[in-house]
Amino acid sequence: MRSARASETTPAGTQSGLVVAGFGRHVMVETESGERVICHPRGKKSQVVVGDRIRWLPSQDEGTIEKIEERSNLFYRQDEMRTKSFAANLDQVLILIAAEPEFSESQLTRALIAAEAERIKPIIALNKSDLAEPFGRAWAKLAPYRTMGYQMLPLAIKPKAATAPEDAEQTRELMELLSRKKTLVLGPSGAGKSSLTNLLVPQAKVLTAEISQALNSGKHTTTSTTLYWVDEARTTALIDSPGFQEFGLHHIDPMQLANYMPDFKAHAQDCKFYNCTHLHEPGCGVILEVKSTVSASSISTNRYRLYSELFAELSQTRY
Ligand SMILES: Nc1nc2c(ncn2[C@@H]2O[C@H](COP(=O)(O)OP(=O)(O)OP(=O)(O)O)[C@@H](O)[C@H]2O)c(=O)[nH]1
Ligand SMILES: [Mg+2]
Ligand SMILES: [Zn+2]
Repeated sequence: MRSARASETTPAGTQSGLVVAGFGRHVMVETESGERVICHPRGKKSQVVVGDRIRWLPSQDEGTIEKIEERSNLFYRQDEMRTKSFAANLDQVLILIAAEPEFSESQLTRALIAAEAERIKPIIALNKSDLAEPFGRAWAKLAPYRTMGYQMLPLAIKPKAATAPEDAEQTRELMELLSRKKTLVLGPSGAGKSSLTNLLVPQAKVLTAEISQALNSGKHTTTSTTLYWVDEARTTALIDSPGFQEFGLHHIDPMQLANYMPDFKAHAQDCKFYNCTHLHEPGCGVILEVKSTVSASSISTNRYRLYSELFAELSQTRY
């Protein structure tokens, strides 16, 4: 009985692998010895994502995916019509935004909520510090996020002018945060996600060229998610992803929203009602904090507005 079960969980002749890139129907799988093989999912619908550990069966020079190992987490967004999975088995998410193009606070908040909901640690990095004026504005706009406890890094990944001496220090600090972890780099188009990959993984350029050649796409904007090893020992990984414009949270229960927003969570415990929506209830700790005139509120008006809008949006689809 036991052996029968064992063969069922690991089909005969299969090898273990890691999904390192996905393009539509097929994926690139890295074998244990570090070779790369194109694999096809068995079923009609492809459910594998980058970061998945799989069992695959070789066939000629390609392979078939036989099994997806259990995931520790799956980072995804849920738009109105579809689910968009970014990657699985992550240690953290690096939300990369930039001084230019100006980032949307709504999209940032949504990405943070999605990470909190999956219990994946988010780090925020603001790129293009060489663009002093817009950078200063953007950095100030991020103040509430620093206050609520998120780790925040200024970066100049590929500055227009010659590299300033402190950039090496920034990169070192970033490397320390990334070391020995699998990090999904997420953010709007043009923030510098792929530039970061090229900075930390110089040979990635070659790989990118290879893949885009194979797919016949010459575009500069990233169209697929790809995992790159930063070190030869393959312990530190960066996952580059296509820029996103919208970030649906239809999988989130509106009643859980405040739990996933650290500035709200801190005050929600003072609410009179356990099922407080923080929208109109008497004795609401959140509303009290928003309206506080004694000291500067730790919940910004923008965050409260984003919360109310999200609550309405998520309630609509649910009930
Ligand atoms: N001024 C300035 N420009 C930068 C910096 N880092 C990256 N860039 C530029 O920003 C542009 C976009 O960079 P990408 O790395 O392609 O951005 P991306 O986030 O991968 O974009 P998508 O693939 O479309 O999602 C490029 O022209 C980079 O040269 C920086 O520190 N300062
Ligand atoms: Mg890119
Ligand atoms: Zn409340």
